[in-house]
Amino acid sequence: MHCKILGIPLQDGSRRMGCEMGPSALRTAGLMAALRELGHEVTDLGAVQPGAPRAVRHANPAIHALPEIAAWTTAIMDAAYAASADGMPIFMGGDHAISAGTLAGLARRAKALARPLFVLWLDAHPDFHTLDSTMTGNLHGIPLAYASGQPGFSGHFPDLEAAIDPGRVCALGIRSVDQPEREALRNAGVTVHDMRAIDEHGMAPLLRAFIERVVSANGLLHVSLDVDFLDPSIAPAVGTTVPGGATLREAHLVMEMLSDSGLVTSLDLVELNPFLDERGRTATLLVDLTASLMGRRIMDRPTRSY
Ligand code: HAR
Ligand code: MN
Ligand code: MN
Ligand code: MN
Repeated sequence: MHCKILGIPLQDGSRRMGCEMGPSALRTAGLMAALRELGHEVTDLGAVQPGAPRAVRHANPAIHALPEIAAWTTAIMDAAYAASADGMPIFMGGDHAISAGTLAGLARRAKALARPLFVLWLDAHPDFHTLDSTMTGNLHGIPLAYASGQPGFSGHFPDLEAAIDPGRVCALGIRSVDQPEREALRNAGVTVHDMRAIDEHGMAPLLRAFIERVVSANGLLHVSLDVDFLDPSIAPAVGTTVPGGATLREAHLVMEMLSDSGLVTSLDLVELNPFLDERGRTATLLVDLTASLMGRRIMDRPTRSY
């Protein structure tokens, strides 16, 4: 596989600084070496540059840094579209606002290829607020809603050339949902496997059912991994910790099953805030999870086993 690494040092999606250091921390933790060790070709495409802030406003007074995020989204969208022409782009955030752009660019790519795009959203949060519904105004809380064509973004965010079909999105690990998101997710038909579902059924059958859908549709599969998907006891380097997250083995199992499926065509690694880390352990864990996704195994397995 040809891995194409892009740094996206965006941190304006929340009011806490530090996520702009995410790409540096992932490089320092050995992301490139881990991928090369697995036999992949790795190209570091450097950093995406935001355009000049756009003169956009919105009536919701809570919204933070709309001109900046709108400009970033255009730049990220174009970079994601270009990087997804071949190989496997890995987008290193930056906070989750980067995914407004990565998803929009990948949806455009899927349209060009005439393939359906599926999205696995690994997160404590569904990030399904609109500009009208967000109460914190932190725009890392909106990317999935924007990219799946929810209303109210037009004139504030760049127009989408292609939207994600929310019916092809599976959100896994969810445990912090605001009321407007709850209704919007249901109406849009997003599959949400919250932590309760994972407790009841286990990770494997939930993920297997989604993988099988992607297989039967011959889909592309984008994985968006928010650090807060993981339990804060193993991944402290995130601004929005929520207790009761995925364990170390649950997270690796997700990556191993995805790897076995051979379906994943692109990856976001987001919300890493190295300023909050403990001796690099969260950055190192993200590198290890990426390695599992890209083929690292405890023992060889004779057959595909997702
Ligand atoms: N729903 C909350 C809000 O809109 C929290 C959003 C936090 N998002 C992330 N990424 N940390 O998932 O503010
Ligand atoms: Mn998120
Ligand atoms: Mn989150
Ligand atoms: Mn409006």
